[in-house]
Amino acid sequence: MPPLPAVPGDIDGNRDVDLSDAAGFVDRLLGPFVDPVQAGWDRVDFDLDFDVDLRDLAAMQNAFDAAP
Ligand SMILES: [Ca+2]
Ligand SMILES: [Ca+2]
Repeated sequence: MPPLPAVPGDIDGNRDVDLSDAAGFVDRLLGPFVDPVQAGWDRVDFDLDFDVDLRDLAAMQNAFDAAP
């Protein structure tokens, strides 16, 4: 069975987007900078421009709202 696709915004990998992921997003919100040692930043770089900024925050809000 192939692995399930990643859930956008799911930083901790438990297949949901909840308060734990939101807290992780805030930790990774560095504007135009990325800390490459901070795991999971790429899971919240929604627009794939190699940063975690306010544009990604808008997408994170949508992912959070869409979560069951
Ligand atoms: Ca999660
Ligand atoms: Ca980004």
